[in-house]
Amino acid sequence: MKSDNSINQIKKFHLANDELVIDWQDGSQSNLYSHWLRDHCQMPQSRNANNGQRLFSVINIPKNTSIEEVKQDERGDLHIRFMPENYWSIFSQNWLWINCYNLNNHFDDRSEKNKHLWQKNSFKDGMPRTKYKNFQETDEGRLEVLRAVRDMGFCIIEDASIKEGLVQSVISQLGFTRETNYGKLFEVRTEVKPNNLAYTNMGLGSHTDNPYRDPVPTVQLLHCLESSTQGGESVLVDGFNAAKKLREESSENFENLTNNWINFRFSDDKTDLRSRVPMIEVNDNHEVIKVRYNNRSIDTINLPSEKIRPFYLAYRHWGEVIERDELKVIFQLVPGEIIIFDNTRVMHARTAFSDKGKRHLQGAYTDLDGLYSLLNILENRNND
Ligand code: NM2
Ligand code: OGA
Ligand code: ZN
Repeated sequence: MKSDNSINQIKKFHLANDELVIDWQDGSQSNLYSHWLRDHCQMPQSRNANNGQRLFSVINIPKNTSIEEVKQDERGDLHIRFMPENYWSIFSQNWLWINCYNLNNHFDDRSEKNKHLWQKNSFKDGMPRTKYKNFQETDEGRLEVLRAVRDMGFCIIEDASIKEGLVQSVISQLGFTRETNYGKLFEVRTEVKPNNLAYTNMGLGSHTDNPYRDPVPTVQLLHCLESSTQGGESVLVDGFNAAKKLREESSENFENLTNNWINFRFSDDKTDLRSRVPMIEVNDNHEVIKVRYNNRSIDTINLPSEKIRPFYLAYRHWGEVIERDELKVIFQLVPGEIIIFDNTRVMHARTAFSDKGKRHLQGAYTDLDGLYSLLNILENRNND
């Protein structure tokens, strides 16, 4: 499997049954199925010239599509004639190299395999931090934050003001606010009749926010405005690393939680949100792409009788792993700091705090799609 997009040259090529076989200068070989090639035609008949979007559907490709002949031009590009359409399509050498499906890894920016997993002792040289001024004023600063969120799942933006609403202005630099029943922005502080335990001075165990919402908000921001109480420390756990530990210790328990979906629920006077989702979600290659956990919001667990006992073994094991001290990064968020984290990966918690003094955070949600999109744009701009 090749790991980069370096340029390569076609050494020779031939047809074998329903495949075009390309031997590359570096010794690697592409085997490309005729239907795949026809479907990926890059010509203006097949792709809109303004936006590159495909103009046809797979059902427009004749069932008996085959490759009749292939020629190479002086630039090295391949001209392929498809039958029964008698249609010539040109594929550039570089396109074939970069897109060949048997030589390239599939794209998955959410998978555990593309992340740097961490635990308590991973941050001896400090946690990912960026100065607010850098973030605000430079592409490098924004890139630093976005890369940290992509790779580590979080970043602290430090030395910001304690201006109310700052989380909204940070979000507007990165993507779009994900408004919920808690508002565009929510106040995390002790309330008299709270609709959520987050709005008390109680400690909160490791959790992801809003698992009862489908789709879940994928990014959360918390901005500290005031913190003069005893306690109220912030805790982060890499949920992908926790899932890895679970799998290493018991692949049975791991699979149990990917296969048995459970109900989450949140309700108050105006809202009744429900979901049925797995606590650990994997992709088609069995790699973890999402975790969900919030003991406060798990609804009645309803599984077939024979699955209840093994489920409880797995659930207890998972609940125990995510509370392990060696996985927890504990720190005090100070006024003027904003933490931004991937709510599909990083679990957060807080320790209880005293009712003397004041603790006030403002929070908001946004989504990973907007952040990754900006990251792709900024990275491509830097490569140009
Ligand atoms: N708040 C802080 O997901 C949760 O229920 C955790 C969320 C209320 C928006 C708290
Ligand atoms: C929350 C939450 C953590 C804190 O608001 O979702 O978990 O530090 N808060 O108060
Ligand atoms: Zn929370």
